[in-house]
Amino acid sequence: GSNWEFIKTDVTGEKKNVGRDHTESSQGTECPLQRPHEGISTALQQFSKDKSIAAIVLTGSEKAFAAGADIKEMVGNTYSQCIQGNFLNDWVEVARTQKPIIAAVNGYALGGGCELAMMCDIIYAGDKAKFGQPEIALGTIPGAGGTQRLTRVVGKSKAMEMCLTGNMISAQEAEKLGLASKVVPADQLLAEAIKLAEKIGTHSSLIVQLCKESVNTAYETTLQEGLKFERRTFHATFSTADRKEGMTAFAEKRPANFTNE
Ligand code: CO8
Repeated sequence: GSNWEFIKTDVTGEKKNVGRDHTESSQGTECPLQRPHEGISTALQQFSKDKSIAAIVLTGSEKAFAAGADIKEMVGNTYSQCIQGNFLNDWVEVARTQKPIIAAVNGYALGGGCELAMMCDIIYAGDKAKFGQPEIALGTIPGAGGTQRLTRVVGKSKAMEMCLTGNMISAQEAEKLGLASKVVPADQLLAEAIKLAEKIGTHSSLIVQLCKESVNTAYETTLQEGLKFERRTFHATFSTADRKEGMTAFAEKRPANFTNE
C-alpha cells in the first residue's frame, strides 16, 4: 500500500479548503473541515492510527502554503478570550505527531504558516516560496513558535531581524539558513516531498519514530541529556526485531524486510 499521505492547507483568504487531499497514489477519503487546525488534527490522528502510513506530507497551493491566521477574524479578539480559550494551543498536535511530517512549501509561509512549517520535521521549498513572521506589522508577535523555533534554526541575528522587521526571506535564503533542507522547482515540489516520504517509508516505522524522537530531543534539552537519551534509545533498538533484521539483511546482502516490531 502507499506509505505516505498528505494534507493540503491554503489559508490565504480561503479558510475552508483544508483537509485530506487525494491523488492516485494516496488512499482514504476526503474530509473537508471548517477550521484548519481541526482538519489537520483530525487527519493527523487518523494517520497516526493507520499502520500503512509511514510519513505525512503537508502542503498548500502554488500561491501559499499558508498566509497565517485569519487576520480579519482575529480583529475583535480580546486578551481574556485568548487566555481563557488558550488561543493557538490546538496547533500543538502537529509538533506532537510521532510520524515524520514533511512540509512542502510553495508560495507564502507567513506568520502561523511559517510556524506551521516549522512544526513539521523537514521543510522542502518550491523555488518561489517565501517565509516570514509579519506579525510585528499587525501590532502583535508570533505566537506559535516564530520567536522560538525560528531562533533555534536560523540563530538570533536572523530570527531577530525577521521578527522585528516582518521582512520575508526567499526559498534560497531559507535553504542557506537551514530552515528548508531543499529547494526545488515549484511544479516538482510535491513529487519531491513524496519521494522523500517514500524513502523514509522504506525503513522501519518503529525505528523511524525513535530516531525522530531523538533528533527532537536535541531541541528540548542540554547536550549531555540529549546524548544520554540518544545512547539509551540506540541501545533500545537492540531489543527490536527490525534492528536484528536490518543488520542480518546487510550481512546477507539482501534488502531488509522490516515488520515494525
Ligand atoms: N488573513 C486574512 N486574510 C488574508 C490573509 C490573512 N492572514 N492573508 C491574505 N488574506 C486575504 C487578503 O485580505 C485578500 O482578501 P480580499 O481578496 O478579500 O481582499 C486575499 O487574501 C488575497 O490577498 P492579497 O490581495 O493581499 O494578495 P497578495 O498576493 O497581494 O499578497 C500576501 C499575499 C503577501 C500573503 C498578503 O496577503 C499578506 O501579507 N497577508 C498577510 C500575511 C500575514 O500578516 N500573516 C500573519 C497573520 S498573523 C498570524 O498568523 C498569527 C497567528 C498564528 C497562528 C498559528 C498557526 C500555527
